[in-house]
Amino acid sequence: MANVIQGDPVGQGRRIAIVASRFNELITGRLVDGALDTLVRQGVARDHVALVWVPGAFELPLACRWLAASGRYDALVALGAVIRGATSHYEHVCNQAARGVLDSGLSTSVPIAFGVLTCETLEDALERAGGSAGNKGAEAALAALEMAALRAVIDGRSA
Ligand code: INI
Repeated sequence: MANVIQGDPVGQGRRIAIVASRFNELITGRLVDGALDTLVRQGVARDHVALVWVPGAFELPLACRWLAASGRYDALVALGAVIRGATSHYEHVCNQAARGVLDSGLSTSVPIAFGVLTCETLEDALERAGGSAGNKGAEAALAALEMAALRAVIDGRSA
């Protein structure tokens, strides 16, 4: 029998920053609502949640790095919506946002959940922002809490 190690997405006592991009705010506002609602339902105190806005998904990594390096947060939730237009800009924004957010987490050891939608159409994005496919902001918030707890367990602190 293996010794199973995992984190419970318990919010009590956690300090979380949500970093959201204003680009496609119709979508990202819904992701923020889903994330906030989930954090509070899981027990995070409202005054332990910071909501930080950046212009677009491309700016998420740097803001995440500043917040993670501050030492004030147990986990971050990065939220954005990149919707394919007629331009190759889409690929650059998606790829750099994903790579940059990962780098910010790896370089600081602070867990950062990736809640950036990459969609073909606005309709696809709406489905994933509280529509028929759920709310990816809420899912990212749960992942952030689980990783914060997992880190505490692995570091030998109480979960
Ligand atoms: N930013 C997004 O968050 N979503 C997009 O769909 C998008 N598109 O399509 O261009 C987008 N571009 C802006 C980018 O994130 C930066 O804010 C901009 O390039 C300034 O650095």
